[in-house]
Amino acid sequence: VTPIARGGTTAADAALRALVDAGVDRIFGNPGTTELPLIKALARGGGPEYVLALHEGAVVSAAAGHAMASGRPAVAAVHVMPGLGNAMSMYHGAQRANAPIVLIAGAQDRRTQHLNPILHGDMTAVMRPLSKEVWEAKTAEEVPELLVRALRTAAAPPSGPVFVSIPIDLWDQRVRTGEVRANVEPARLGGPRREAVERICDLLVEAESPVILSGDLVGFRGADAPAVELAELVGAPAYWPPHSLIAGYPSTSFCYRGMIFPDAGSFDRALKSADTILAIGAEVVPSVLFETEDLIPRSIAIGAITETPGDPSGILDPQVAAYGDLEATIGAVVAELRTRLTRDAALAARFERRREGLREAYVGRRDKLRAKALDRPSVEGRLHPSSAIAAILEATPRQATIVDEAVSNSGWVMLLADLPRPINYLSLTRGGGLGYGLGMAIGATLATERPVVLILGDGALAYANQGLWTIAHEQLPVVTCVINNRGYSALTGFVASPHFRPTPIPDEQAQREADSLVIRNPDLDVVAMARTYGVRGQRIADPDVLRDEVGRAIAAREPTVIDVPIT
Ligand SMILES: Cc1ncc(C[n+]2csc(CCOP(=O)(O)OP(=O)(O)O)c2C)c(N)n1
Ligand SMILES: [Mg+2]
Repeated sequence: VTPIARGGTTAADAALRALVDAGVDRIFGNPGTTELPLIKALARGGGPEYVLALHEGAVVSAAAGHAMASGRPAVAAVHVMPGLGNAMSMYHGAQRANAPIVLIAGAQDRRTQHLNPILHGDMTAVMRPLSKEVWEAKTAEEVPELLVRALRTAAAPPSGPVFVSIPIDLWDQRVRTGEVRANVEPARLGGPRREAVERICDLLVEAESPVILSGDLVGFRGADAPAVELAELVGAPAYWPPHSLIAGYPSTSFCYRGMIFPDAGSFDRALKSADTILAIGAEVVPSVLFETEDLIPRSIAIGAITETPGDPSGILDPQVAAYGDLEATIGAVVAELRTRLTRDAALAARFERRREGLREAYVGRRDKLRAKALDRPSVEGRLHPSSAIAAILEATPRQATIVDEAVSNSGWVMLLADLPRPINYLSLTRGGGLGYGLGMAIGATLATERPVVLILGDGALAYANQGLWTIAHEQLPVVTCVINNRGYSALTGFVASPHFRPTPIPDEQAQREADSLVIRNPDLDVVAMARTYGVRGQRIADPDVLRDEVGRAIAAREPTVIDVPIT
């Protein structure tokens, strides 16, 4: 705890000291009058660095990206009700991602709130349903303490965002000591119950054809090594559940089979011969469209390994579950299985057979898929999306973090990328709100030394292009690749599907539907947009040039935007 000089200090100075003691090295923010005391205190020095973004969406998604990439809680600060409104979509995304962030908003002076001043609103009421906790500081004395408590609460499993409102009149008041015990070490769970481990092992031993769903929590807890050990030992194909936020299972393991998409066809393909699912730190939430059939047939047995009984939310209802620290629990299952294998030669042979089958199907597959993608011809100067993504990934080093907001083309990223560790893949997709990519790339770049490659749609870019300014201003080596199909391709696909079009409609009506989902006339000038914000921009429509340029920009650690026209 940093001691504070006799005679006290201001709440703002004490708060910044407490944040530094708690390990917070930056605050992502966009200010207004109600945060000017905070800006003043930051300028006095010794506190966290202030990272300015020009829109609150980027502020919050940068904090979420920082938290998810570093595994530590991150802090963001926005301006009273209107700033909070702009922050909301990304805050919702952070909530659905269980991202441990603390969002501060300045509130109006408590002496005028009853007069309903400009910018005022009931912020804690608005934020409550989306937050793990919401607080408004009532006294100057509690400001530093509240912030540290907010960090601790955000980080404790199940982690999630915390909102703190701080009225402007509190910041500059003097506080007696301002000392806070700044321990934010997140609680660590204990190991599983012995019987639960036995029952999970029984399930896996009885299964003829098990499938593993390895989810975000595996990634966030860094429990990927035991997850791989388990899948490879049992010989089970391992999938990410739909809407994955981070690599829940490394694509470099021979058991990896990609993400199951949130539709019946994708579930059918993944589960067609399965009799058992083991979900590890995985959540399966329904998608946009109502499915009349169960996505997971009732004949399939389900086991779960996760942290708390509430975790396997959505449509996963396990018959058998082991709860505890993920690494410890998966490790205990692996150890018990190994013991059983030494006693049961037939079981060992069965596992080995499955393992061999998976290995055969896996070896060289990604290389082949990439080569095939690169071979797909361009049409009228526009690349096939798989060809564009394969070229980008060929130049992306294995230790890089890929931020994926490629929307209808995300499947190519997951299929073609080398993702050896959870942190190699980041998104905020479970909230479903677009505009997270640039912010997450900013946060992830500041949190780690790894190169960051952002792959995003043209629509996604246009929700949050202000983030480019922060990339330029901080000279962040983010390589931004815009997979540009001049529109909302995901929606064009949906609108023509039987869900939305159960009976045929006249051609000109279908054309009008499609026309309202494109971004044309004018087309976005992505290169000019990049230049506006101070980032080098270029348009590349040749896969070889694209690969070389991505590689060059990564090596030079130069902020770059590449507009890639795709079909
Ligand atoms: C904030 C927000 N507004 C609207 C949507 C609806 N939406 C879902 S997919 C999509 C299209 C995104 O376009 P783009 O990023 O270019 O990707 P593409 O579909 O072309 O692959 C839209 C608008 C959303 N998810 N989030
Ligand atoms: Mg698009």
